[in-house]
Amino acid sequence: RNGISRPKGYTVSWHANPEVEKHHFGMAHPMKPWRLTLTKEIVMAYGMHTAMDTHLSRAATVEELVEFHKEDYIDFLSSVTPQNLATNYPWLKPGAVGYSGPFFGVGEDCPIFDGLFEYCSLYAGASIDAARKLTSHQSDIAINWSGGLHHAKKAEASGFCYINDIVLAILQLLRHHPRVLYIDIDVHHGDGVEQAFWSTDRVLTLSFHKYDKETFFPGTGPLDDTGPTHPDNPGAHHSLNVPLNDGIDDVSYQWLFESVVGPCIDTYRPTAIVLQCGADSLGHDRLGCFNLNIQGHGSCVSYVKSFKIPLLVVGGGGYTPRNVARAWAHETSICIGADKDLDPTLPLHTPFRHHFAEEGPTLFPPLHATRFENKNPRTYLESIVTAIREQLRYMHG
Ligand code: ZL4
Ligand code: CA
Ligand code: ZN
Repeated sequence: RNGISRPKGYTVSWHANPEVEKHHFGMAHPMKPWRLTLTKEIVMAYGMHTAMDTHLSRAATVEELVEFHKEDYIDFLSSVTPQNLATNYPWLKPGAVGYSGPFFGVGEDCPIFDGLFEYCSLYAGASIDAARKLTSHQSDIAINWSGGLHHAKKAEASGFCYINDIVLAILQLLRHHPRVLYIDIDVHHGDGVEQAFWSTDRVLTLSFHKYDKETFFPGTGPLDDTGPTHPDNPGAHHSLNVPLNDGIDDVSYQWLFESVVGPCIDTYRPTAIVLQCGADSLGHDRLGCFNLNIQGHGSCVSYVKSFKIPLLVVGGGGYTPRNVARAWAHETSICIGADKDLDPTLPLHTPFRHHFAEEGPTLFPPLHATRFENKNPRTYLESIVTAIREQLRYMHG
């Protein structure tokens, strides 16, 4: 292929380090960093890389990581190995009792694996680099598919996330931007980002997610959690949540997304946007329960892009690797304005073609099939839009 020409009038930058893709959480663990290899294979097979500035990202430094994270947690992440875990940190042994010191969130969701710190600092470095390209006006849309790890806390790993690259990137953006809008379409609630900016009005966080307090991780993010209730606290009304039930489809999601995001942008007037594109909201995801197709998921990226506000695009969840790769490759094509021109037949050859054999060599397999019934009636979606608009009326700027 000759490649795709650069978009006219704006610059897209791609931030990645192939070392990230080589790490393993463990055989049966749902998080598979090699989904990034699959994504890149599709992007390159279409020739999309020629339309972007591609940057080999570097590892974030400890100094950069402690801008959000606690120092003893970073010390722990940088020194723990599968070999020294039991001897150096006996209280982290399964079944250890009577110790109330640091826990750091280690366990089956967040295992200690070989090269853990390299993995974390590389995906965080890519998000920080991407944010800096935006603030220096060298890029208008910066992409880091290895980032988007929205559950990580100050001193705790959570839900497959160790370092919160999104928080670190937003902190970079805040050096130059008065207001940052964070939008999260991962099927899980973006709790770590919400919590980090809970008390400021300079970041508006907005997460769409499956919500069930008892049965669905992390159990937070109901409609009425909108920021500190104390009225003189600047963070009040600056956390927005869109709690959803199983089975939402493209048409409902697109309508809801535009009905919520449009007024958020009009009211809050962000000067930069961070979009977390977790692909576990697709149909047929191993952990998810929505019925979105690649097109429905991608329409969120198109809509946000249409506002022409500096945009950081990150990945996140996504546990059926071949569909994660399809979605993120398609969304890359949207960013460079080439989505209308792509042949939906994947131009892949061996050794990668066989990964896509199940649904056939297409970018857009039907993923909306009825594994989950749509339990989001129109009346429910309308009540969400009404509630969000109500919240936005408290926002003045
Ligand atoms: C697994 O098969 O709901 C981890 C995690 C490891 C391999 C072998 C161990 C088997 C599913 C999940 C037992 C693991 C049990 N292995 C894990 C309450 C839980 C306690 C831990 O997309 N067990 C916790 C986290 C969620 C919980 C979702 C989404 C991240 C993101 C951004 C994070 N945790 C129950 C689960 C397996 C595993 C199989 C698993 N864990 C599914 N859902 C969770 O938002 C990246
Ligand atoms: Ca979400
Ligand atoms: Zn998720």
